[in-house]
Amino acid sequence: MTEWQPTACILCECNCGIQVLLGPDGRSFDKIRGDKLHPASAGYTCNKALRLDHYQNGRTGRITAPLRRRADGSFEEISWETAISEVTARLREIGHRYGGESIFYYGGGGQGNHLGGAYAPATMAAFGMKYRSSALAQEKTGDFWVGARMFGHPVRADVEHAEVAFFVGKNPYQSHGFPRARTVLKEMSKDPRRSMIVLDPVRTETAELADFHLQLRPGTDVYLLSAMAAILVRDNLIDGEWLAERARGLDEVVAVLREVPIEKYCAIADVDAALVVAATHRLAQAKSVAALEDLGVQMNRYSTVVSYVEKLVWLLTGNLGKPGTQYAFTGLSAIGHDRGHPAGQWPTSPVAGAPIISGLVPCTVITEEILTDHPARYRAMFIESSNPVHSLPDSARMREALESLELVVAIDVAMTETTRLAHYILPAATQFEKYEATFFNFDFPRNIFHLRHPVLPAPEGVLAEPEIHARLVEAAGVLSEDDYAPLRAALEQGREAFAMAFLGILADRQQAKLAPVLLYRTLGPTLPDGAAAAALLWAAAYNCARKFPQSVERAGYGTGLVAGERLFEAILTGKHGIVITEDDYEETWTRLRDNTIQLNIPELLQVIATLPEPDADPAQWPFVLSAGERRAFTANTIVRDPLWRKRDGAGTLRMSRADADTLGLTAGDLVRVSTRRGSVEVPVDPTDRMRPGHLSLPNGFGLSVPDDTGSPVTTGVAPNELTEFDSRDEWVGTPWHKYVPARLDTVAP
Ligand SMILES: Nc1nc2c(c(=O)[nH]1)N[C@H]1C(S)=C(S)[C@@H](COP(=O)(O)OP(=O)(O)OC[C@H]3O[C@@H](n4cnc5c(=O)[nH]c(N)nc54)[C@H](O)[C@@H]3O)O[C@H]1N2
Ligand SMILES: Nc1nc2c(c(=O)[nH]1)N[C@H]1C(S)=C(S)[C@@H](COP(=O)(O)OP(=O)(O)OC[C@H]3O[C@@H](n4cnc5c(=O)[nH]c(N)nc54)[C@H](O)[C@@H]3O)O[C@H]1N2
Ligand code: SF4
Ligand SMILES: [Mo]
Repeated sequence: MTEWQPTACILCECNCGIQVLLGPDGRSFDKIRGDKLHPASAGYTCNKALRLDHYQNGRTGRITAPLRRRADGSFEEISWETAISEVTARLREIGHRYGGESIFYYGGGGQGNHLGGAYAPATMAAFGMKYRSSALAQEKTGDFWVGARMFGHPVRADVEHAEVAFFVGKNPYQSHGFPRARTVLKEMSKDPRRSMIVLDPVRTETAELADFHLQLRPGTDVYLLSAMAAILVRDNLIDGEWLAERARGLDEVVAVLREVPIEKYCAIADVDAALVVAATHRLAQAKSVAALEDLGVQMNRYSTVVSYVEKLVWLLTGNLGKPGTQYAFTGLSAIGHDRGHPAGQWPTSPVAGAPIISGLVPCTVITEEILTDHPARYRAMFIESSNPVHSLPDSARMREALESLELVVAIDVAMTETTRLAHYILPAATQFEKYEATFFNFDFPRNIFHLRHPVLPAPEGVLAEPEIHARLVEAAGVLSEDDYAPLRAALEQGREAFAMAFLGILADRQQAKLAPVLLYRTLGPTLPDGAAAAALLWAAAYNCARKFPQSVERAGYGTGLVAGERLFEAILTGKHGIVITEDDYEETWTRLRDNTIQLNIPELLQVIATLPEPDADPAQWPFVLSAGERRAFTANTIVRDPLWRKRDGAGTLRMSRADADTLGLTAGDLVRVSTRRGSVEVPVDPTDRMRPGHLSLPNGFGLSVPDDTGSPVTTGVAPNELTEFDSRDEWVGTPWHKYVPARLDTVAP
């Protein structure tokens, strides 16, 4: 217990390597430090990681036994045997009555726990579930779809090596999104040869470090980015030679951009046109541009169209597949991949007919798929490691939807806004009590994977997710010892024989879906140190070696079948994280569809060609509220303990100083914020970083957690009490949480 143990921070997608030192009780984190041996973070952490003990041991409402809800809404503890058999019986009953496709699967992991959710497809197959979604379908599906159309492969930005970083609705200083973000931003800011361009209505910490801050009017990115793309055309800044070799569709795009009224669009965005021209020229002259767009635009007006124009800006200037630009990444999972169907030809959800992108039903239509008398409506929901009542639009409507279902089953570590409405709660081990991993591995040229080993024992009464899924699948009667026996026999002859036997399984479509549990029950128990949960990574490693043979070889694992095996061994033993692939920059081109870029997405180009002026918001909503800003102490709802926060404990409403003066408000005064959907009271924080007319509330607040006496205490405002489900992207249905028309009223002290 006196040794530093490697693990990772679980609070954002970076999953920085950390080391923890346990206290004398063997349960608390006495000390936490960055792990210098982690290949991506190399010792870096931000302020949030150092207080992770609040996730593990704080006031969280931890659940340590399976719970069944009584008719009066209270919960009673039940045994695992009862829980598994009752949940199985209810799921099967609903399947018999309405078909397994009426059971909707939601979630599968937060920012750092994707290993358990990777076993869920087996449970889905066992009960015939068909439709699923996760938080990705309320932020990233527009970006995925555009990427699929243009490249046929998801791409990411190489910010660290870029001459110019281009941040569009993204505040990496607080939200990260690439390794060692604060260090990289500061280095870039200090280096006179490099520049940062930021599109954000708020003067964020990132904007403060930038050379060009285009502080636009909220929701006008489509105009400003179209103007930037048009400036590239007008001023002959397009990399024609590069595009001729690498891309198709340039003429159609240029024809539309020539007609863009640059001055007018800058005026709509309320940014000085000279500044826009200067920033665009700087970008065009750079050897390399790395662009990151995020929620500021992905949860805002024209979100999918913005994802497209943003890409045009860096593509027209030749920024793909070279150092410091964008690249098509490797990895152990399929996150970000989509088939890229033209609009209208995509698979759709059963009730709303909404497009399924990347296998995910848009989050904003889930309540429409439930609150209806449509015969194909969802009748049950299986929720894993997510808190949709808090995180999806219109919390009140989401509660109504869950309450109307015949069955809600949730796997979580804590009593949450969502699990409170479940009929059964299956308690999981925390992320420090089990083997865990993130599949958000997008690094380049060296991509990283980190299998975290448990650093604490799990309390009795909880299970890791792979075990929960295995028990459900077995209780459903679709897998048994008979299915395991041949694989186990093969395993006795060695992994090669096992690989052959497993290939046989994959040939059978139904068995293939159950593969995660088959691996867990056969290969799993043979893995050292109780690492059964890593069994699935064996197949993932083989798959990675098959899909990216040169990159896996360059990382030192050899070629052929042995490469998959060696990669898996390295994953198992590399407690600090390992390099899984090493890419060549040229490799990006081999991954693109037809090895080329498709610049013209006709349906989106048409929108740019016919863009109307923005409608003015109705007079009764004079403010635009961004509902869910990332701040120094927010982390979705992963840390429930309010004492975790060292600053901004109340979750203030940020507003411009000018507006505060007009309303006679000073810091800490309570105001009432109202939207079409709800009304809340919150203290204000007037700041000159905000534009007049713009308001901002943090994400992750408004959680109800028991205090020391057991009474529930709610801290701050839950942003989705104020948002609407049908204020959303017209293509992929992502919600417009950063653009919520709002009103402010002062509250008598
Ligand atoms: N501290 C912290 N970090 C996190 C998380 C967390 O909860 N807390 N969550 C993680 C997750 S899940 C995600 S998806 C990422 C999200 O990371 P980000 O997208 O960077 O986070 P946000 O603060 O939600 O939004 C980014 C910026 O959009 C700006 N914005 C608002 N309206 C507009 C607009 O109209 N146009 C433009 N251009 N910008 C606008 C906001 O001012 C804000 O600075 O963060 C990850 N990192
Ligand atoms: N208005 C508004 N809404 C937003 C956003 C916004 O900016 N504005 N941001 C959105 C974004 S980008 C995202 S990604 C979502 C995030 O929202 P969700 O996808 O709902 O995810 P989290 O809040 O991370 O919830 C994680 C859940 O996992 C549980 N948990 C923690 N560890 C474990 C574990 O080991 N096993 C299991 N089974 N459970 C565990 C936690 O208790 C919690 O209930 O929120 C979205 N909602
Ligand atoms: S919150 Fe993100 S950037 Fe900060 S330490 Fe954790 S994983 Fe790293
Ligand atoms: Mo997110």
